[in-house]
Amino acid sequence: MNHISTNRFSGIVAALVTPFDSDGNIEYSVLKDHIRFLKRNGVDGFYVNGSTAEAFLLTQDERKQILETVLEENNGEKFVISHVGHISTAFATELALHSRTAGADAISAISPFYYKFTPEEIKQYYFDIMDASDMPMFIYNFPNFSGFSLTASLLSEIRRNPNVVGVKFTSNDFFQMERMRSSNPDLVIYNGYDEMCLSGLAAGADGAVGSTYNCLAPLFKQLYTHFQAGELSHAQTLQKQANDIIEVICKHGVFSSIKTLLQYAGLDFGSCRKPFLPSSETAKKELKQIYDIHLKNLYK
Ligand code: MN9
Repeated sequence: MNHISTNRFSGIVAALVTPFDSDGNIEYSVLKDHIRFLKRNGVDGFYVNGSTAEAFLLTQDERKQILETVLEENNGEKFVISHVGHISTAFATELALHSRTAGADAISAISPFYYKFTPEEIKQYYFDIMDASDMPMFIYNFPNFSGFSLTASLLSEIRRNPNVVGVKFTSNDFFQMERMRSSNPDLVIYNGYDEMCLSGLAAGADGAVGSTYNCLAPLFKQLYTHFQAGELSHAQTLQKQANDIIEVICKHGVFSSIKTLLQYAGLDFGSCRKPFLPSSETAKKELKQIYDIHLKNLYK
């Protein structure tokens, strides 16, 4: 049977990119324009300060101010998940407490990285953040970047804390996703790789959090709607269309390419923070073609 999600956190969630000016300062006014753009173009929620936002290249204060800006412009319309993950429990907890005060609907956290922390240490990190903040938590599983893969047994231990509401699952191991789905029917599971969104939905995901929804929200909103209606071939056609674009985005650097595409749509996102490099001239040319052919007439 199809897993059709009716959870309040289901749907297409944009992992927001961060706009910078030419001096590398955050352009909060562009962020506000972008929130309005995404609201018009079909996203169901916002995932703030995630990998896509270059979170680990931002200061604590910048992460706080970004969240406050998003919440203000969102004005309670969509749900807002605040990513607070950090290599340090203390910094993550500080952001979790701020998310609570600021009024986010939930928090999320990548496991602490770099030092190859043990599962015990990682479990304690999640407990510490949840105990301090008492916020609904989405565990962020992204083995490829974090170096740590969430297992079913560790998930069952962490979720003894009732604040755990879901998992953001950025991996292409759909067997593991399906097993997680089946053993945790009450948790919200988000698919993480946009190019495999439909595969994740088929494995039982409630929705998807991703970077390319910053510029491909209308396509994925349609895909999601068709999937929920059981119209699989329509959904497949849309995933193929999206992947023709995502292939070029991945080839030239995901975050800089998304910013370049948004630039063509009139949102001046600037470049990523160093050590990320800006889009090359070749990338800009190919992305402009993509924009003109696939995206120009897509947006409201
Ligand atoms: O979590 C995103 N991961 C990163 C989700 O950005 C690191 C994805 O949306 C990917 O960017 C996207 C392209 O591979 O699927």
